[in-house]
Amino acid sequence: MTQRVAVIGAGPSGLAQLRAFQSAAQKGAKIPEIVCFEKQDDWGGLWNYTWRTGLDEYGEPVHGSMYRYLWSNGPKECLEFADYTFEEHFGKPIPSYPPRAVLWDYIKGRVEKAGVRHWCRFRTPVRHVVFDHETDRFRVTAHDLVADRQYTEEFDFVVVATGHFSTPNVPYYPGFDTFNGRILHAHDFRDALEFKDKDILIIGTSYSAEDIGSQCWKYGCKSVTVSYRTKPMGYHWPDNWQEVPRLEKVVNKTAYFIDGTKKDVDAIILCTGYLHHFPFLSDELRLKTENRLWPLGLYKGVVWEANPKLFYIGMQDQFYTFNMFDAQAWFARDVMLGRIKLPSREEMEKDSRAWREREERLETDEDMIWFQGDNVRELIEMTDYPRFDIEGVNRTFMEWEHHKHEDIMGFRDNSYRSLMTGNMQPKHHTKWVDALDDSLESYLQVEPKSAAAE
Ligand code: FAD
Ligand code: NA7
Repeated sequence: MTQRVAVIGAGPSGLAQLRAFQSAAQKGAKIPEIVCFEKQDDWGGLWNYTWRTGLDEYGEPVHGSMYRYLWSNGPKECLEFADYTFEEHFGKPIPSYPPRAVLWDYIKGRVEKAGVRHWCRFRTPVRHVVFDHETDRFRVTAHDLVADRQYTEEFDFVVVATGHFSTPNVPYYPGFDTFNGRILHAHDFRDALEFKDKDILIIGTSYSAEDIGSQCWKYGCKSVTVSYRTKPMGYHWPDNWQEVPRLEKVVNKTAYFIDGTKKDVDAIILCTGYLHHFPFLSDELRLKTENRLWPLGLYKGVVWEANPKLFYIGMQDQFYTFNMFDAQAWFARDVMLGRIKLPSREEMEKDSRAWREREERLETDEDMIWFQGDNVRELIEMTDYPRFDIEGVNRTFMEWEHHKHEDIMGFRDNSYRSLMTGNMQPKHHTKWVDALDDSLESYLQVEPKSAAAE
């Protein structure tokens, strides 16, 4: 009987899994039947932008957390696929911090070339996954939203690739229920222009806080106040941007902080992170973790130790993204194809504990990047994923960190060398602070529109 693999989610992680199998098939391997369940109407995961918030037209929770004018927050050279370069896709080197539409186009390009779309069932959220110990197979229940029909099928392996930046972590602070303005989570943020001329308060100090604050600043908000729980971000912020300690309470439109200061604000944006949320998995299969570099329970970060027929892709906090998902997917594929033999459960747990102990000793972003790079290298060395210069990627991340500390509103004006092709990438034609047009067409132009027209 042909084996069957269910891949849940067609974002960058799920698509990495599809490409991994297709690449093996292309080289002559016999591969299982693959079914990819995707609840949205197209592939690309978070990069497939939606204007919707809350529930979608079928009453499903909206997956999208991306917003208009979003530009990559790290160099594209650090996420480049080793088997499909930006230069192959766009036909030329392009600048290093592409807007969302450009990255979405790139992600789609590889799987369109691979011809795997027929493996995907769109508009089909997975509702329930259980493992039947008698048949040794999973029963996967999915909902075809268009036909409004639920059905159950059996699979030998399941790959969970549903992402973990979609279900918001929403804390409560005293006075929220009577605040006379808008309170929203980053997950529901869509357009910075909504906050033009407004005083905004941001809670949180990680990537969403930094980027949503920067977007609002770029598109003309009056002021940005960022409240930190642990420590400030510490970049050289513009004059109308301040970092303040933890929020104590809000009264009407006034926010009070624990150092005794206060600020009148029009809106509060909770950039307080996301929950790993897998309502479709039974308890024995469900990863329970906060957002961190080494969640426990996953051998090499991928294989569910309690049932190694289940795999998770992309569940770590992320410096590395697309090419790490590839490394994980190639590894998962080779376990499923029987090319990689897994050790005993005890040995897998021991290996994970060692990674976790190392993770707990990491202090700086730099340490974290080398740590994640080591995991990616280890995975790649076990498969036929094209080798690439991990140390070079780490060094590019270091340059990126340095550029952010030099100029937080200007770091995207830098460009880097591709670690895949060796070519230096060009600078963008317009400084990020002045680049209001985030379309693919504008980005790929050599000159800005106005200059080109002259
Ligand atoms: P996702 O992209 O979240 O895709 C998961 C897919 O699973 C979705 O298509 C979803 O519809 C589907 N799904 C979910 N539940 C079900 C279900 N029950 N049944 C069927 N399908 C389901 N990374 C970078 O490298 N650079 C950036 O600049 C960057 N910016 C970011 C900005 C924001 C605002 C956010 C939130 C994240 C950003 N990221 C960035 C990180 C991002 O997590 C990764 O780039 C990438 O999208 C993760 O891919 P994924 O496939 O794991 O998850
Ligand atoms: P992260 O990176 O998980 O960060 C969450 C932030 O939220 C972090 O600064 C936390 O502060 C803060 N937080 C969490 N709970 C609270 C409460 N209760 N009060 C105050 N602050 C809180 O999520 P992001 O959304 O920034 O980034 C996720 C992805 O989106 C990332 O990959 C980006 O590329 C885009 P702490 O430091 O723990 O004190």
